[in-house]
Amino acid sequence: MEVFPDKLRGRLSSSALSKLYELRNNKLNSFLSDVIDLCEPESIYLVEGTMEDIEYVKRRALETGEELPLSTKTHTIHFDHPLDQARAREDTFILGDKIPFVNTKPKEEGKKEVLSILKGAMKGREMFVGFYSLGPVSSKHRILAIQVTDSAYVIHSENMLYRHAFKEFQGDRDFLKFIHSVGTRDIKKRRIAIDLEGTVYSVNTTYAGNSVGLKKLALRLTLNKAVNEGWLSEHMAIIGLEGDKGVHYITASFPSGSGKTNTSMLGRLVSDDLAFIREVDGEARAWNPEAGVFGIIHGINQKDDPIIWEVLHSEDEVIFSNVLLKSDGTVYWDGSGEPEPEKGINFSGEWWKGKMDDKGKLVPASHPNARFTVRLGSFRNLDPRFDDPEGVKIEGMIFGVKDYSTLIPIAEAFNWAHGVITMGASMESARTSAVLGKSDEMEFNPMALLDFVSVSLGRYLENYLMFGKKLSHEPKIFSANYFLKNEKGFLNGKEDKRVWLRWIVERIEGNVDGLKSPIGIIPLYEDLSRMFSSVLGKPYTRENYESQFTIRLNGYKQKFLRIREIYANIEDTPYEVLEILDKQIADI
Ligand code: SPV
Ligand code: MN
Repeated sequence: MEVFPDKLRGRLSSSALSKLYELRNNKLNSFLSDVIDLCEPESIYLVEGTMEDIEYVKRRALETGEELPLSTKTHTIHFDHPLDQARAREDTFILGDKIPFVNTKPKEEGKKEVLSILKGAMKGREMFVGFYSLGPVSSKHRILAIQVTDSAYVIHSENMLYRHAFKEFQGDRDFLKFIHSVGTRDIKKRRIAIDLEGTVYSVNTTYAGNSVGLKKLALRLTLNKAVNEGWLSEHMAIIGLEGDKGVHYITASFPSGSGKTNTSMLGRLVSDDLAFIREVDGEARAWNPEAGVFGIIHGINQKDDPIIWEVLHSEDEVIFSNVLLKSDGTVYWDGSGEPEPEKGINFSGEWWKGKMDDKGKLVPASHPNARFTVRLGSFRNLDPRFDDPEGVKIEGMIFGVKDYSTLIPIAEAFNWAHGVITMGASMESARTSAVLGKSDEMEFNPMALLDFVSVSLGRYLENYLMFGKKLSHEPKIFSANYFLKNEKGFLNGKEDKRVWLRWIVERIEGNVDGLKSPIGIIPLYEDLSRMFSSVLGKPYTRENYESQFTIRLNGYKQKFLRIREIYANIEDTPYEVLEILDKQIADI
């Protein structure tokens, strides 16, 4: 095949052409050639990751108006369409046969449809091509990926959130492919089509969860790859916790908006959202595929989130999205603890206090799913090993939910299979504003992954159980719930999670015993009392302990019955899953 199709020549600068030429990657050249035929961009900009590229992309994001400058010079603000403020479940589908709990579309039909929307979508526009690595560039487990987009905001976000890896594309290397176009911003034609063979198409959306390919779109591809290859690609933070005997790394899986980013700020930060986990020499080792944070900003305040607050007020680069732009060129978001301005610009356009939408509902100053985009390097708690090509050894895994009525704040599973099935696979959590639709309804959300799972849950869990069998050092598994309530309100303060993390570290180090309950091992009052005092300097009463750690047997039983019913109806659920659930139900 010719190394250089003519259509590349006409659209790329000569220096970009010669760099492509040096890569001698025919797969890359033919991919670019196909994308040009499809989207018909006017010009192409290759983002290798040089300072010049980074500056160019930032400038273009301002010139195109996708981002607006703020008076704090290194920060910008971006708005998504009012109806495009979160992940669009209905418009996101895997191309292929039906899978329970997964949105699918027959491959031919779905592909034809999205290709017809993308046809000529970049006419008259500049197309950016970014080259990245999911995971440390020098790790033998890293996965290469290319983002093609006509949005400077999208490529700017990719530049902040992922590791550049242009040179790694040398030779006929394989890579994941993400094709995005802003399109006409017609929400009715918003489509996110995922071809598990390695390509994702996204059009008529800009919300990063739908458009920034390497984030949640890549997760569908890597999860499928992981299940096929016997490792785990998960929706989890990775955190280093300091114990008396050293640093212990844990993962934490929480549905969006349930405390995951906040938890990752309480230790050494390796990842706040995603983890690749592999078995190496009998250990579970984890890597962060990302290099930045796209976090929820609602409720971030100086007292509860000092580290994030500091990053958002530093001179490091920040993209704010869907917050309120004030007349002095700074931003405001709800829950920041600052006074709400009278007016400004937000996702709905001009905004004033008391503004109503078409349905007569008050328009909040900032969207509940408003976000910030920053680099990991901006966090003072960044773990020095975050980029370690060997990954970090995982000794604990938290599966956390937002459950107002039943789950106790913290419990430890009896073993890997018990934890994976009764804690991870049995997660039910209140729906978040990170997804379009009604918040706060309880939803089945195994491993906080239901939105991203791209294979059947049966195969997914079978892989998890097999993975555990390969480990000679199984991580301890914990369930967590920061949101337990009674009629008077929440039973825990926001800071109490520091105590739960302390208990986890002491369990890992073998310092403390626990109490065996029907649902797992729970902390002893005496230990928590000591930890509340040493970690938070506050007393912990028996009454508090009892209100928080009484096992709501009926609630647990009903929950496991619901979960069993779900898995019993999935054809390929491994028999072991039902066995473990049956035993759990019988034990309650
Ligand atoms: C989440 O909602 O889980 C996120 C943001 O991390 S998004 O990219 O929208 O998925
Ligand atoms: Mn997430």
